[in-house]
Amino acid sequence: MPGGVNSPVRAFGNVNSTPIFIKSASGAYLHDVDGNDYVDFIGSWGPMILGHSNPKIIKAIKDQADLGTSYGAPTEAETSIGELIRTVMPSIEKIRMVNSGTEATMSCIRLARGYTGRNKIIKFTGCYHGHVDSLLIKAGSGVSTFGLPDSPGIPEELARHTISVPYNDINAFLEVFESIKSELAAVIIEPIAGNMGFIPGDKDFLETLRIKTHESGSVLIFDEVMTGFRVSLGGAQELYGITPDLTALGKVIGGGLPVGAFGGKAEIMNFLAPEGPVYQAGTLSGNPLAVAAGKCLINELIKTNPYDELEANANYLLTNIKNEMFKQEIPFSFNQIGGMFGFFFTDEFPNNFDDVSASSDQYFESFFKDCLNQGIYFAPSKYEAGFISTKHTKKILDEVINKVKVIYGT
Ligand code: KE4
Repeated sequence: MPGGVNSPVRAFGNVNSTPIFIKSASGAYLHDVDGNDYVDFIGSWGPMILGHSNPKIIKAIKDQADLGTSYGAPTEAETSIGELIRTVMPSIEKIRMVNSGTEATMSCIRLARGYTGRNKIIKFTGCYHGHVDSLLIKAGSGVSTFGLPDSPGIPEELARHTISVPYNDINAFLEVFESIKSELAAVIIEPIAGNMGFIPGDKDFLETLRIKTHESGSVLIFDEVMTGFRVSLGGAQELYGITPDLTALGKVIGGGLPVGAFGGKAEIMNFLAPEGPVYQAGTLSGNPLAVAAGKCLINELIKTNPYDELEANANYLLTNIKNEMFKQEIPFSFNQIGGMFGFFFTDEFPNNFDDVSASSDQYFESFFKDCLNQGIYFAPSKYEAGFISTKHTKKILDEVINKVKVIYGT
């Protein structure tokens, strides 16, 4: 396998290290093939909000497995997970299940283009929406120049339809918006950006996107693959009180199995085959096994609503880590919302991709490595968010804090 991994970030390239290989996981812990245990703050990049190997989710998967794993035909379970999602995210009037976050955002882009008959897309620098050709785009030389491919294999002709604008920059957005609004199909954003560490969108910035997309008849897409059911039950759209036209989901809604989804205004979703002309399909979409896991997890989250506790625990952890850094005069800032957090080795909390890039790589790399050696597994990149689960008890967090004290000799 290229790089020995099935997804690049797992190769630990950003921290110049060799990845550990995992044998099993339980609760807040990963167990590697060499018999080492780690307190896990990645949680499979978001899904493990109730911890690894949650007994109820494992039982739901086992029970379904006895009934078969895939039918390639509609099931009641798909309908009920759709209704569950709609009850907590009322903007999702209609939904389509897919198998990954990439499929969800890719389908939102095609649907928005088909619905509006336009081609142009605005995205924001530092946001990652999966490996979609139209979204693996970096900013052109000037703010309002068309995008450039962010990977070989993406035709320039396609990249030119996407413009990447600095995050949280209203003026930069308005400059681009005014120049292309008649051709604009959609604006897509991570309302709380988890792919440049952890950068919440400014409320007035997000509100401007809502107003201007409405004004121009273009589609506002919230990529809540990471934030959905993670920052709060209803995701970032609930926290901000902003209703997008389409929402992309993934991660948590699969309970650890491959699930993505997209949905929103019925008027737009009705453009999707077989009702409408925009084609989208998937052999394993709405897979019974994955839906069983996702339904179980969503039901647990509705029942327990653990977000305040998750946020308080993340704040407790990061406040104590910051205290140790302060003693060593190491610049450190953090933020957390619900069960998602980010920290940066810089005094000022960042507000966009350039700010994050300016934070210290050296401090980050040594912190990551020292923690890993102490059995603490943070994301291997300063551009990734961190995740805490309901299994990260105060006792476990205190063990982590004491190990950080050992590392910094405080
Ligand atoms: P997937 O295709 O990886 O399921 O989802 C793509 C995606 C879409 N939107 C957002 C906001 C995302 O964060 C992601 C995927 N997130 C990365 C973590 N930065 C997944 C980890 C990986 O690539 O291995």
